[in-house]
This record gives sequence, C-alpha cells and structure tokens, in this order.
Amino acid sequence: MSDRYTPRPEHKFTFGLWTVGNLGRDPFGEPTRPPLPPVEAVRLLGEVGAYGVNFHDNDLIPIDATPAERDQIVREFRGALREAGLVVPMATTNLFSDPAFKDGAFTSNDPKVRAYALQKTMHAIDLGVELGAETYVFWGGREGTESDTNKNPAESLKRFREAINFLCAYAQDQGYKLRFALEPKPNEPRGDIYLATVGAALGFIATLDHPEMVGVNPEVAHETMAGLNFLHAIAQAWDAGKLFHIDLNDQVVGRYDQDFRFGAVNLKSAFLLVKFLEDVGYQGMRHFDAHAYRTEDYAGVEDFARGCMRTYLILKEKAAQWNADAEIQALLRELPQDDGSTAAAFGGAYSAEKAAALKAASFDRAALGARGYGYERLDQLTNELLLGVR
Ligand code: GCO
Ligand code: MN
Ligand code: MN
Repeated sequence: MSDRYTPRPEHKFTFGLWTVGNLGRDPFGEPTRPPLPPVEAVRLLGEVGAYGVNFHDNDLIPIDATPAERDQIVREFRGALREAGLVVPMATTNLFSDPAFKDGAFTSNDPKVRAYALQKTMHAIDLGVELGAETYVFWGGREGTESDTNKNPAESLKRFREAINFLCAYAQDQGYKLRFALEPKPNEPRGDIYLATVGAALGFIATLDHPEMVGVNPEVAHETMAGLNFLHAIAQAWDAGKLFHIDLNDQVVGRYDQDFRFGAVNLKSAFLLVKFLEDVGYQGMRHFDAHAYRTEDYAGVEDFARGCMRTYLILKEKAAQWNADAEIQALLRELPQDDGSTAAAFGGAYSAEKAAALKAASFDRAALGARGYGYERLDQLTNELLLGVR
C-alpha cells in the first residue's frame, strides 16, 4: 500500500549493507539472524523503497578475497543494484574489525599497521568509486586509546592528518570526483576515540592540506552519547559548508551505542533535526546508520528500515505544518522584531564611530529583563502539533 509517506528516490534515503545486514550480535550474545548476502540486502532495500546502499570494503569483498573473486563479486553486486534500481552514493573502509587494527589504523603505534591501513583504504576508495560513490566516509572507530600512557594525542593527530592528506592527494591523483567525510564518535569500541565530536572534526579539517575536499558525517547517536545537542552540531557543520553526509538513528543519552531506528527514542529532537535539514535545503543523502532490534527476524528488519524512512517523511510533513501554523508563526512574530534601527546605529561591520556610539548609548535594562518571550506556549504548541491534536 503506498501513501504520502512512501519513500521515493528523490528523498535520498540510504542504508549501509551493515545496517540491514546486522546479525543481532552483541558483546553478550551470538547472532540472532542468519547472514544476509550483499545481493540479498540490495534486494531487501529495493523492496522497502530505499534510494541507495553504502558499504565498507569488507561488507562486500571478504578481506582475503583474490582479485578474481573480487571482480566476480562486483559483477554480481552491479547486477543486483541494476535489478533493484539502487545506487551507491557512499563507501567506506573497515579499519576496525581485523585484529591488525586493535591499536588503531591511521594512528596505530606500529608504522606497518599505518601503512597497511593506507593501502587498504586506497583499494577501498577504488572499489567505492568503481561502484559510483561520491562520498567517502572515515569513521575512526579504533583511532583512540584505553589509556593515554601509550600514545601522545598530539602525535596521533599528526598521524591522522598525514593519512588524510595522503588519501586526498591519492584521490585527486586518480581524478576521482570524491569528497571525504569524517565521522566523529566519542567512544566505543575504544575507551576514547580521537576527534570525538563534530566540533573537533571541524577544527581538524581546517588543518588539512585540502580542507575544501573534507567535511563531516555527523551521527545522531554519537553526539548524543557525548551528551551533546545533535541539532547544534549539524547547524555548525552546515554553517561551515561541511555537512557532506549524515547518519540518522537514535540513542538514549548515557547508554551503550544503541543505533536504534530513526525517531525511536526522541521524536522531538528528530522532528527538529528533520525540520532543520528541510528548511535549509540539505541536498545530501539521508543515510540511516542503525539496525533492527536483536529480537527481529528479516521481516522485522524490513519493518525497521521502513520505519526509519516513514518517520522521516512524517516529520517532514510535520515540519511543513509547523511552518504554516498561524498561531505558531504569530508567536514567532511577537518576538522582538528587528526594525533595523539598532543595526543602523551599532550593528554590521565595526567602526570606531559605532563603537563610540554604542558605548555612549543608554539601555532600559529593567525593561529588557522584564518582558516574557512566550517560549512555553511555543514549545507546548509544538508538542501538540507532534502529538497530532493540532
Ligand atoms: C558505528 C559507526 C559506523 C560507521 C560506519 C561507516 O558507531 O559503528 O557509526 O557504523 O558509520 O563504519 O563509516
Ligand atoms: Mn554509530
Ligand atoms: Mn555511523
């Protein structure tokens, strides 16, 4: 049954092979679902109406595959993509599963591991580009420490920078039309991961050789794990022109890395996030980096995937409703309106005259502190809209 919340290609909804292919393993328990071969995952995603599929190199090609096996897998995968009508907008490297990376990849203390990580990433970039990827994600899950006795964090950042600079130059050298997106996370699997937040990644990007080529891939769960406001992180990335990609999911603050279905925990935050993305006209992928509960079979995995997209589209409709709600808009108009007079006297670019005029101006401080802003009503109206009674 199709309705107005049915996903369409223009919604740019994507999933990773590792998301619908998640087997329900956790640190305490064995897999609860049988393996889902990549071509089956593509079929499933086609059925639920996704636009694209992303992968780590080893989601698709086993780490010890021969070149001939690799080419055969790529051929079959291409066929599955064609049949399902799916594209590959993003790819990434698995630099965390193999024991070689137990002390990190680009920041490992072992120079041979760092070199192997670069080699593996170049091959994975080639693979991603071969299948059409235009965004390449770097999630440094193992780039960190459990104890800072063994690594100097400043030295680690230098190593990280060297690796990203090398890979930017490699991509340019190949003539690839590729943008890099760094994905911050505060912890898990390492005790502490370097570049823990979106803000940290943005600061780091400014120190690279090709900052214009590198942006961020913020994830709802990761900023939330750090107790931060995801919307604020997204807004900063957007303001910097660095929101290259986004990982949508959900997470309770202070818990393990949950990767729940988008909107499963905090609907209001999800609403404000969707509203922001739609209001500013974000054109990138809406990638769901989440997985179904461990209790689910593959029918439940389909429910999970459909749920992510459906919630997004419902919230998008709610955002339009919020923007068109007369009472809500009236409340916004009641906020102190800018008639330009303050700016004319003091605002805009600095001048010595404006500074002198501002220092000499008198303000009715008591009046400034006395007014109410009406935010209680605004927030309650927002809740009522979300609860469906407006
Ligand atoms: C996690 C991360 C990963 C990355 C993925 C792609 O917490 O495990 O979010 O799922 O997004 O490795 O880079
Ligand atoms: Mn994550
Ligand atoms: Mn992610």
